[in-house]
Amino acid sequence: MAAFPDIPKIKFEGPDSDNPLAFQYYNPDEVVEGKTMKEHLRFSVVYWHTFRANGSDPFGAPTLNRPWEDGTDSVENAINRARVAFEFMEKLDAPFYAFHDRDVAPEGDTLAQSHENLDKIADVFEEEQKRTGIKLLWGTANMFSNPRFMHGAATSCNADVFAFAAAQVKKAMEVTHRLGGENYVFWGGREGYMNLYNTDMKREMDHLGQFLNMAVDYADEIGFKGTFLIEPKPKEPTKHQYDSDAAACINFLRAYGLMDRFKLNIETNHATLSGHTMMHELDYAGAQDCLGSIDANTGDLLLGWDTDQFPTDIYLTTQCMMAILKHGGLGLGGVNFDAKVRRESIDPIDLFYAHIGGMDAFARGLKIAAAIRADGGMQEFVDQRYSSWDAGIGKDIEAGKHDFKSLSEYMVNKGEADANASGRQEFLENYVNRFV
Ligand code: XLS
Ligand code: NI
Ligand code: NI
Repeated sequence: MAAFPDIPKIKFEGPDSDNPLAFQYYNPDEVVEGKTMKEHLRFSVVYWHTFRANGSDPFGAPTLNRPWEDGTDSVENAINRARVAFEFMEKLDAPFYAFHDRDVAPEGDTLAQSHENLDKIADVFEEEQKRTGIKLLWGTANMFSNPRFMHGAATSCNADVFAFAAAQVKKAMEVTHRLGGENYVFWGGREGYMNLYNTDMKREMDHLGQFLNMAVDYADEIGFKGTFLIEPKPKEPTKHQYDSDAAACINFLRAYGLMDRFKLNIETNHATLSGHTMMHELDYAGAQDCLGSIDANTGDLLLGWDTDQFPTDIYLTTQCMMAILKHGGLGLGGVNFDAKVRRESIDPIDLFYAHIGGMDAFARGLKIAAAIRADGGMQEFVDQRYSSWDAGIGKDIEAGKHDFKSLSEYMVNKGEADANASGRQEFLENYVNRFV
């Protein structure tokens, strides 16, 4: 039985449409900067929020009672849910999805039982992927919910837990590979600490480095060619996570010899929790050739945790797309909605409104960013701002022709630096407003 019988396939109807179950801006076949919107944005639905969030919070019970759930943690219920998920994604016209092992299949009494459950769901996914053409953007392992991971997974003080985590990631990688996953994600849920008094930070980070190298070795063994992604987040659930922000992750990857196999999956709400804008994190990752994928969501200005709301702010999506286009696009990554409807949005149709809004916001951001780039005014200003590096002394410094002695000689002769020009921030902010 269909779970969303009254919902039609969501189509592009254009900006004049007032149909809340249609796209006003996301037109999958529309070409922007030489690629279709579908190719640029590679939208992905997350299994954990969209099909597992039940609206419970630390203060209250579940509110989202989905009619297709039978209330049990059985494989049967999980299979039924998987069919519903594909019905939803097909109607939404989302080309990708992403999951954790434990979102999709119940954890068994033993690890072997958990593996078996996961295989049964993977059978259904394989069938549904074939039927619909929907693809797996990435898989990952949930190594933060079960109490065994209370001290971390790869960074646990308990060596057996490290071994358990390795077994779990091995299996999650196999399933991701089997389903043609284009990436594999590591988000360090509890890979950090609550208190330094009881923590050997150096040892924990070495273990994490060793763990990720084992993952790379195993990928080579099974022929998994997808990109590995680390997803930065500074805190929550731990006080400090080792994968804090883009810069910390890239430093970690360099230190442990992982730069050639890993990129980053940047999430908006995590960027803001670390005290950065999403645009900063994207630009930083892009500058180091580490921009892999994004978890598209947004936080709340007044709340200090990962509220995982759907992104609807056009300035935010414009800035995301400016940074993404600047660094050559997302490649095998995508725009993955790691976002959940509020616990008060209790109807299944709210899942459609939420995703349609996010997809339209990103489509608009893409078009605005492309228009800004086509106009060229901002780039021209930036080029002009750095023009002292294009000739004369600047050019020679960049070419490595100078040292402190020669620069001192140059400036002692000259007496004073050339005058500075205005940074024109307000002018540029107004300029962006012309396109939004
Ligand atoms: C949690 C993370 C998580 C990752 C996948 O804050 O965003 O959902 O995306 O483990
Ligand atoms: Ni995420
Ligand atoms: Ni998150």
